[in-house]
Amino acid sequence: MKRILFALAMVSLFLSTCGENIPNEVLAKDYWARSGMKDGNSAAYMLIQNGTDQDDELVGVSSNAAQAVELHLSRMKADGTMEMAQQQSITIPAGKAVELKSGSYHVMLIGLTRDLKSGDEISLTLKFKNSADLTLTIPVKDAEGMDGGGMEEGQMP
Ligand SMILES: [Cu+2]
Repeated sequence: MKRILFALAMVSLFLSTCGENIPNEVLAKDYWARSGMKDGNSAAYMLIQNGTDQDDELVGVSSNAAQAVELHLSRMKADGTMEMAQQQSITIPAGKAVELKSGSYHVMLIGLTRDLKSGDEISLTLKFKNSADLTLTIPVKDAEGMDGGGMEEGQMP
């Protein structure tokens, strides 16, 4: 009897560890930040996955790479031009992933404290409503189609 129970325990352990694709936590991956010049702006992008069974919210981001760090959403205005709107939070629904990417949600880095060149790294801490803070070491890359990668004033990340 003991042997059968042990076998059942091993089977359930096997099923619980191998049966799910998304870990039961909120995590970030595929993250990177645009290169940029000191005092200029930049943006960071990533995929945030919520493997838990309750909705969560990204409520803030901090970094010493910029004087201010904001959550933004780029969107089309009625006249067809793009604008960025600051967001108080970004909802990450249970069991889903939200992509922070150019032309959509992004982490806005305002007033870079130093030059960010391709190959550099910056530290970013994500704060969530329900989950523990995530501190990421984010690689800097040149954005495609942009020589040098720095963002001009008013340019939409
Ligand atoms: Cu922005």
